[in-house]
Amino acid sequence: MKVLIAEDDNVTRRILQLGLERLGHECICASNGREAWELFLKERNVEVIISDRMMPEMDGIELCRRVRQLQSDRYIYFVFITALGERDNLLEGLEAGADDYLTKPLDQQQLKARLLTASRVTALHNRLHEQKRQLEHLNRELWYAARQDPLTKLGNRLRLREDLESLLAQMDRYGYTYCAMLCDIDNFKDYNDHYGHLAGDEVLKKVSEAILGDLRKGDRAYRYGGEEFLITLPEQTFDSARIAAERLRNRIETLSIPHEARPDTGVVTVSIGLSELRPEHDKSVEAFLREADGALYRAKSLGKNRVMA
Ligand code: GH3
Ligand code: MG
Ligand code: MG
Ligand code: MG
Ligand code: MG
Repeated sequence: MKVLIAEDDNVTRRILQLGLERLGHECICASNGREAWELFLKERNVEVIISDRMMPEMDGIELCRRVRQLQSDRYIYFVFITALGERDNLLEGLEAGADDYLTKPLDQQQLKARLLTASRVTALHNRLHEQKRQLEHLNRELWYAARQDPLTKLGNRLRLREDLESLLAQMDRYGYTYCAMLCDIDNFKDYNDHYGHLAGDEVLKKVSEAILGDLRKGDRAYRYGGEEFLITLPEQTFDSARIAAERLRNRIETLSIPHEARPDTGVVTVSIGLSELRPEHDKSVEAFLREADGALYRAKSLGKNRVMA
């Protein structure tokens, strides 16, 4: 292990160093608390500190407190050196956060035993820390997986609902206006019936990619339902959203994905319903979505492959 020795008495320090090196540990030495603290900060891989209690400039108690206050991924095993019978010193050291103590006069057996405990404790701590890290990573992955549509990789409805809530909060705070597009593939059931479900899945992916490719900074796309996508457009007026929707509609049409069961266009198209959320409207998320749904319904009734507000 890498051990930092903090001891102002030259003889004790030397004995410690020789003893530790004989046990195969790596040592760095400081002759007062401040020097020890600076060494500790510089050499970020110290695992054990063996420190005297009374030292010039900074004592062992203060050194121990500082080490404990420092947020570190690794556990630093802290051992105090006390003379036999110094009961109060010992208690104060343990209270400051020390793990163990060595009594003077030092002997090799005692040193060996302390370092054995140190390696056991730090190994356990590091293992726990690593598990915690893996768990946090897994949790993050789960969080995203629960909010992502596996086919298109777009956000799902849960993600949409959460994002809309925070959009609303932002709107209240900054007075932004939001628009949403509800985009639905035309005659998609017929597509599946004609080309098969797997080919239908490929269309969903292609349309999602087209949507993603069309987003501007701050825009977000979600898979709203089977063949329906919702795109939120922050800080956009109705007119600019209409332009964006028309651009997207055109982009998907010009993908030119053959759709024989749709004779008027011959290719896959989408209909888009627009909705607007203004701070002064005092609308709910539900009303916002209902408005987009109503506009989409009108786009469908008027012959599909079009944008309606
Ligand atoms: P409209 O133009 O009125 O929107 O007609 P439509 O056929 O697109 O709409 P409808 O609601 O009748 O059918 C939607 C179809 O979308 C039916 C369903 O099989 C298909 N669908 C939904 N989710 C998926 C999916 O994940 N993969 C595939 N391949 N098809 C899906
Ligand atoms: Mg001393
Ligand atoms: Mg639909
Ligand atoms: Mg449809
Ligand atoms: Mg239908």
